Parts: sequence; structure tokens; C-alpha cells
Amino acid sequence: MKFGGLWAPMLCVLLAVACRINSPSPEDKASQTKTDSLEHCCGDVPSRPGGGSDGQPWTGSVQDQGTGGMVLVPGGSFTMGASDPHAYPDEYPPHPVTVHAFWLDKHEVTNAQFAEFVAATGYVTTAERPIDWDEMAKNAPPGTPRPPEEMLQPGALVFRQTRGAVPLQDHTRWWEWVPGANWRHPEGPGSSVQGREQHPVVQVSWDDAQAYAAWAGKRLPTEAEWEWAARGGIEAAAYPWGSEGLTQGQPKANYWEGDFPYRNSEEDGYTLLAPVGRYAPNGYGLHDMAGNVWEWCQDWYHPEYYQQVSAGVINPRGPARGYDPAEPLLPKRILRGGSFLCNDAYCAGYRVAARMKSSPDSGLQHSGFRCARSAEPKSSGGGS
Ligand SMILES: [Ca+2]
Ligand SMILES: [Ca+2]
Repeated sequence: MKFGGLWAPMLCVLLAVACRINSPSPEDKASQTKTDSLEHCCGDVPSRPGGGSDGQPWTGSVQDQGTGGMVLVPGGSFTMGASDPHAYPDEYPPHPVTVHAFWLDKHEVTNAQFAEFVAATGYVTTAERPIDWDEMAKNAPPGTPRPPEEMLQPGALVFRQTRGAVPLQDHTRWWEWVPGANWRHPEGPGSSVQGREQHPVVQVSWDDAQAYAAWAGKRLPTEAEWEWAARGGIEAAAYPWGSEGLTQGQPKANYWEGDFPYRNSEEDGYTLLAPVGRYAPNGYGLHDMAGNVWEWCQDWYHPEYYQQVSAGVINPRGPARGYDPAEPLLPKRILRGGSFLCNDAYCAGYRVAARMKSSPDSGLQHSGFRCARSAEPKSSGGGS
């Protein structure tokens, strides 16, 4: 990647004004948005080109961490995709999939773990790299003005709780481009991860996640592996714990309780991120497969992939190329599991079948990852 890698989310912010100008009134569209991905606003702009990720394999040192902190997820067959009435079109059709046994981190990669990687390798995340507007402009709609210099500084998107109700299709109401925001300073300059060593690392791109995984002798899970693991051995349920609603009984996950994005009742104990493993694990011993942070998967995103994949496929690895009709020139990777910003009235991303996508160079305050490892390299899917 020739430039900072943050152009995708940054461009969202830059184009927000155009979205507002060209879109129906917020009131007209307020009920249309159900996801907390960044695509909706930018999806109105058809000329964003693809790429933005270097996609280069890790060539740095490797510190093989074995299977410590991981659980062996058994192999098996299941019905992947829509399994509850709230399913989105890209979760259809439900289809039979077989996944071989594999190892998966018990919890999301933490700040402490990521700090160890950075200390060992000197790795610089995408959010910390400089931005070249001349390069970014090639991917912007014609006539996009050069943004202010302060917006061309390395940075990332930070969530800002609003003071009151806002139109839910306008992500710029709660996402703010903050120069200096990165994994070390998740909310921008002045914030730090000190005292939050056991929180999941955030503001990391798919590229960053790939690099960490390769350094650790691991890989990212495929989307099929992730969903199989999230289901925890329970057939046809909406959540990792079964079918009981998220708001019923004891807190089950870190999500947004109350009215998004302005009132959080903290019934699960956290307004923003929670330390990993704070909630009960699912049937495979995996924590936070619902909520806390979205988790990068290996696969490219294509909304019709489930229609195209062969019935009974073994260890599917996703489409050969990413495609999002909202931004057809911008390939995107899969994220799974929802985040602390999800609730039933907004995106319900913590359903086991829910799919989210973003460009591989995007880092966000609500996105992280966990790693997988093939149990039997010759037979387990996903590669490494
Ligand atoms: Ca919460
Ligand atoms: Ca999660």
C-alpha cells in the first residue's frame, strides 16, 4: 500500500457532506438502516475504487505461540446462514457446510498481546501510517476537494456518543475522524490503553490482523469456521448461547443497552469496550463471540456467496474476490459477531449468522479479531 491505508473510512467522512446533500432527509430514511457498518453513507457514492490494502503476506519474524489460549473446536457439519427471523438477505440461503477441527483463540486478541507483537517486530499499523492525498484522490469521486491538512494526518474513526436521538443512517453523527487515533490511543490523543491491557485491541485493520496472526504462527478464521465456532454446538439458534433474547436473563454479551447512540443503560456493565472474557463462554469455551468487538475473518465478502457455494461444501474459504454492490469497486473482508455498538433496534450484529464487511485497510474503534490455527494443516480449511 502506497499510502496510509486509512483512506476507506476516511473517505466516508470526507464524503459525508455529499451524502447528506444527495440523500433524502434524515427523517425519511431514519428507519431504513439496520447495520452499524460504515457502508450506508458511502454506499451512496458509486465511484469509490477498490484496493487500498497491500495484502502482502507477512515476511517478518515469527514467534509461534502454539495453541496456548486456544480451544480445539471440533469438526462437524451444520447449516450456515440465516437461522432466525431477523436475518439479512446476504445470510440466505441457509446451506449445509462441513468444517474440519481447528483451534481458535478463546477470546479476542488483547491490547497486551498486540503490544507484545509490536514490541517484537516494530510493526506499524495502518492507522499510524501517513496519508498521501494525491494517492487518495485517485480513489475519490471527481471534484472531491482536498481535505484540511489536519485530516490528512494519521488517524482513525472514533465513536462519539450523541446527546440525543439522531438519524441512524447517518454514521457521521457518531463516527468522528480523529487524527492521532490508533490502537495505542483508541479514542485519540490523550487516550491510552494503560489499564486496559485486557481489552480487545481495536483500530486495527484486516492487514494488521493478518500480520499479527502470521507472527503468532496462526491465521484468521474463515467465515465458516467462525460461524461454526460461534454456534457452540447448538443447532439453528440465533445466538452463541441459544435462542433466549439478548436482553433476557443475565447479561450475555457486551452490546449497546438502551437507545443507540445516545443513551446507554449499562445493564451489561459497559458502555464501550469490556475486558475480554467477562461474559460466559459458549459451548466450545469461546468468549465474546457475540458483541464487544467485530472480528475480522479471512474471507472476502460477497452478498451472493451463499447462493453460489456448492451444497455440502467442506471448509469453504469465501469468494475469490470481494464485492459489495453498495461500493462495487471496493473489495471488502468479512467481520463477524457484532460489537458494543449493536442492539436489537439497530444492527443485531451479534447473531451468529450476521455478516458485516469492511475494506481491509479499515480500522475502527469497535473492530478487532481473534486467531485460528489449523489442527491438521492438510485437511483443515482456510490455509495459513
Ligand atoms: Ca455494553
Ligand atoms: Ca466479539
